[in-house]
Amino acid sequence: MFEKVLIANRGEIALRVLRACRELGVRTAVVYSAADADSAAVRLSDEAVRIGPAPSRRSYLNAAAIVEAARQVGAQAVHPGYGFLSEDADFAEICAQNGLTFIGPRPEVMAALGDKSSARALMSRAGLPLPAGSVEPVPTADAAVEVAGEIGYPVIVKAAAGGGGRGMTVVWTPADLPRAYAKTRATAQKVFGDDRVYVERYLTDARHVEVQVLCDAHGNGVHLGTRDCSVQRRHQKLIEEAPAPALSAATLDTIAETALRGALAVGFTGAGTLEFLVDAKERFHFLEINCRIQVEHPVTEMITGIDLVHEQLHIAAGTPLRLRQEEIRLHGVAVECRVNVEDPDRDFAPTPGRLERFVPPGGPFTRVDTHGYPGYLVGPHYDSLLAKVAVWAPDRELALNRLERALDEFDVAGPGVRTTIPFARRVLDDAEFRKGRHHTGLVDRLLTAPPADTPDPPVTAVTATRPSTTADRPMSD
Ligand code: MV4
Repeated sequence: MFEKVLIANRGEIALRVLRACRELGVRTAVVYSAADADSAAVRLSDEAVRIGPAPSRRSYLNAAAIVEAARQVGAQAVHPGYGFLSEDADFAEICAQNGLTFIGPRPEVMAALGDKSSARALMSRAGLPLPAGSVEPVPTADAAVEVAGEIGYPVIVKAAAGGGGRGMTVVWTPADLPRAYAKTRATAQKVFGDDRVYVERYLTDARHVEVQVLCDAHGNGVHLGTRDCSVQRRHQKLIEEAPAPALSAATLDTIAETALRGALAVGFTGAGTLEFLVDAKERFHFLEINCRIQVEHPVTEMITGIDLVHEQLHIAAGTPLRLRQEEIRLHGVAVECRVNVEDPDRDFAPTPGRLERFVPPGGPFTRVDTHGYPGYLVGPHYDSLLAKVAVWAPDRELALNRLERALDEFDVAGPGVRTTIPFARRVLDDAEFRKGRHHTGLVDRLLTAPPADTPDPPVTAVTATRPSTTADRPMSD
């Protein structure tokens, strides 16, 4: 095992990684920006290195500054958390060149999987089903129209270099395709410096189901079951749960085993997540693979009893997996609610400010991952995730009740500060969600529905609500 690890992140995940290191007897150093000098991670870490001013481009995204910090403290490995440099193959390569172990997949594997077009081709070859569409990038608008004509509408145009919902356009009719194609290419060029796009059938009313895998450097791998992340707004997840609800045990097993086969086939190592869409007929389609620990990893930890960050550290240190698939048992249901410092009544605009009151929930089977504390100043520079409240219970009904109970206890207040808790409560109250029958359209339906306390207007026609087509804000996960 490593003697010292550099944590190249901030917020709740920096604390999460720090705690795992402590538990394994690994010394920690954390990097921080000028905005994070008073952070809990800086206070709890053995060492802390200031690497730059608040803007992440000059701090948490500054590979040279992070490598220099690792050299200063004598760290042997770098844990990148999620977001920032966690899936940056160039950063992983720079770490290797400087004698540092990057805690994640090998750089060349990460590069191949970070390109969605290449990841799709690799996974398709490994036998994973993809949504109907083009595997190779589509070179012209005419070619896009031809592909769409074959697979049928609606289609979605996606940036090959995109990911996590950035750079996608949904197209409902042939007349709109040439413009959408040109727009997505232009956006992809601007945002990713890479204008390759591909075209897929757009699956409406599907669920977002993902599979957690752990693969070591010796060709061994296990899966840790599924998570449902269908409750999203503009590709920001709000509520996640494990295992994915309302799917047959046979379907869940097949998806999980297929995902693991794919990960092993492409030489993936570390903790990773394969994303799928599952349609109403329980057919599943591979979307993309994430080469990092994810925000929602706690729900998997709670149903498996496996500490994913411990496992990341062991794998990176070269230890063969100590887990065998047949020993991994999924037990009960875990649900996580992200608490963002945003105003759900003002289009989820961030509401930075000082937390005058901060009392997180407690109680049985209730886990709170947060970097918040009374008096903490939530700044405007980074994403607005303040806390994750995750609960476990023997079944889904009890888990949802327990989550509602925990959210009711959470006391966060400060001048101008709002949180997403009231919106989460609406989701937890929703009849379809309660039954586990919801899909990726749930949040849009709630946001276009009349407020709960006004009577319903008379119904005159059935109106189809079209999902928003582009994500327009940066994401960390
Ligand atoms: C899709 C899709 C439907 N059809 N691709 C969003 C995040 C990224 N990982 C992939 N995403 C999607 N890709 C096809 N071919 C639906 C999503 C999607 C979604 C779309 C609209 C609103 C919410 C969504 C939540 C999860 C996934």
